[in-house]
Amino acid sequence: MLHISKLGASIALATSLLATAAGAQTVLRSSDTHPDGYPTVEAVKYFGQLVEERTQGRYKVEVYFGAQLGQEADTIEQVRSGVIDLNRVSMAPWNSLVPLTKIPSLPYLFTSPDHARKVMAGEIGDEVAAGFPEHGVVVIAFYDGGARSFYNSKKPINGLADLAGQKYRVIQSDVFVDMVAALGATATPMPYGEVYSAIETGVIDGAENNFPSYESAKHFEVAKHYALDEHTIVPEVFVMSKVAWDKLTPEDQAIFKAAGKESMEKQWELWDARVAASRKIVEDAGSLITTPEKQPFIDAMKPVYEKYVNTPELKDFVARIQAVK
Ligand code: GTR
Repeated sequence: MLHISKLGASIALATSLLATAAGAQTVLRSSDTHPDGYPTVEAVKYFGQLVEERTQGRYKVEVYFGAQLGQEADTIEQVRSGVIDLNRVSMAPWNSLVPLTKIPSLPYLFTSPDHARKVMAGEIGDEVAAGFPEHGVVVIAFYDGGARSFYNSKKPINGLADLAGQKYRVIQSDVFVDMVAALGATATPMPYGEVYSAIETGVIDGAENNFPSYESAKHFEVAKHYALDEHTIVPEVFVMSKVAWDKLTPEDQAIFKAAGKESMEKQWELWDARVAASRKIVEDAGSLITTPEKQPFIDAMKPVYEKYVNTPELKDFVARIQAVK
């Protein structure tokens, strides 16, 4: 495995040197809020490797991880206007721009990570992706965003009642704000990069995320009570600016799409391993994981569904998602 990836890297380097010698290499900048080594960062690097090999080095992808290019809301604007070429973000911050993204962001919609993968890799995913180009980007791939759960610095959450009155940071999306309100807590939308210090200083009681984010952003250091309520699985989105996309030949567009699909499969593999590894790290560090009964959480989501699934078309869309097995 190691040999193959080393060989791949050497081929990529050789092809890139050739293209550079010919003066024909386009470097594409890609943003990610997560640190180096995180599954989304590695999947985009893999995508870049495939693209570089298959275009004989005419295209090269540079991944700026760790929010070097900004927080998600800012990088979304940058990729829409073509300041950056590629971006890997969550689907939730797209909710206000691309209305259909609200549906896969709904709590307790996906029944398992596999369900979410199947839905987003199929025709439902294509329908959601179709809403992006008019906002300046093309979806290259959907990745697994993992199951998100609440964590806080104050007390264990053993049931819905324990959330009452607590203040949680959420992604900048109305779906998230309404979800937290329906659970009896207060939501504070805030960029990801500000969460650690906001918990540390007591501005908020906690946040909600999957194990890899809770671990890699070090939130477990300041919020040790993690409640495995798994309220939502929000897909990740890897997009390309239409400014850059429209410059590609149809053949190169096909290469990018195929590489995107392969990077998705790679991300799934990396994701599963990272969830287990991150969980172990936080448990070893003293995080206390509780498993509240989910049904009261699910029942509490009724008003959220009433608000967002409010037309016959959207009801049908949700039913189609639920029917995917
Ligand atoms: C992570 C996700 C990021 C970002 C972050 C957040 O799970 O991968 O794209 O959305 O959550 O909570 O802001």
